Amino acid sequence: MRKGHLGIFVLFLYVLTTFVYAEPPEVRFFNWSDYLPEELLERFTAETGIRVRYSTYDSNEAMYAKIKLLQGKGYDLAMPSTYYVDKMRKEGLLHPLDKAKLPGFKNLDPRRLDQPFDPGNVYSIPYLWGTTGIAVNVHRIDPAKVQAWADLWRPEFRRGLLLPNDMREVFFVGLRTLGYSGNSTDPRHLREAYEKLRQLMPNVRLFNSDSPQMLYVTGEVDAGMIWNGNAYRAHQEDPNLRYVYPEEGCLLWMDNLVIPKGAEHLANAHKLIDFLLRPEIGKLIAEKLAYASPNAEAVKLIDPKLRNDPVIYPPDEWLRNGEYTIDVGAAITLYAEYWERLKAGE
Ligand code: N2P
Repeated sequence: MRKGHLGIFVLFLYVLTTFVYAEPPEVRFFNWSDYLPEELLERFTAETGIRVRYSTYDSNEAMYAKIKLLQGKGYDLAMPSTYYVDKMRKEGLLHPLDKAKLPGFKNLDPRRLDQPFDPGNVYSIPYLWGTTGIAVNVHRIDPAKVQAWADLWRPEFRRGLLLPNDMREVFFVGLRTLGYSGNSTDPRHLREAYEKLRQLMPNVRLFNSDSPQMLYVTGEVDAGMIWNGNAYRAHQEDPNLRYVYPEEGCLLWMDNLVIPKGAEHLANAHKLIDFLLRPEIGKLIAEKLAYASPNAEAVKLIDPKLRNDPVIYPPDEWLRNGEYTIDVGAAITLYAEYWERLKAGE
């Protein structure tokens, strides 16, 4: 090949790889509902030209079912809680992260990293963490009567409680009220928890995980299980709503950004994760949603009123008997069976 032709050929290859193999400028993000101020996505698009195709779910199970069905394709980013990160990585549904593309990783608080559900954070980046406790409207209910999960069974709550549409969280309460671990895999414990929760059902007005604080604010429910950030937001609108760390121990959770195995926009997914890791973006997220940020640099910027609020950043002694939800392996099938029966009123 003559020299000039070679040059043209190289140029041709360059054009081909740039325009044919570059990722289309989009990223598909599957997230919990009410879990990201959407104006931040617009800001990301304005900065990078990458369009975010955003869709939401209200439970880990719904997210998992969809990603499993699509065998890890269809989405470039998702947000499982700890125990689903564990399950999904073990099932080969996640793509390892390229830390070289995530300079913002260094902003994360080491205390939230390298957890047993994903040692070394090979697959996941913590986004927000928090607790699940009890919400109570002290205008209608004497707060002295609501100090423990066991109090939710009181007859005065008949048809007055709100529970999250969250299988593991509801079973956590059944199990812990009986004195068992909220992660038990023992079929006898699960059977007992199911029987116990059946007795709670007459007190349950509804299950909702989309925007639970609204139902407290509108007075539709008087008490129930709630995520601390939602309790904080409800309290802003109605000071009668209080958050209680239950005597038996709260549930501890953390939600994490992951890239599903078959993601087609890997570079864009990393760009979006890194955008969310910026301190000023982390601050906006944490302030808007009122959950705790695992981003140490973001926490420094958070309004001190929120940062010093024990509902959101609880002192260690309140967390002492708290428990993180972990993967229960094959026992999940039994949980799911009892959960369906509970919700069907069986
Ligand atoms: C979504 C809140 C999810 C927090 N609105 C619980 N993991």
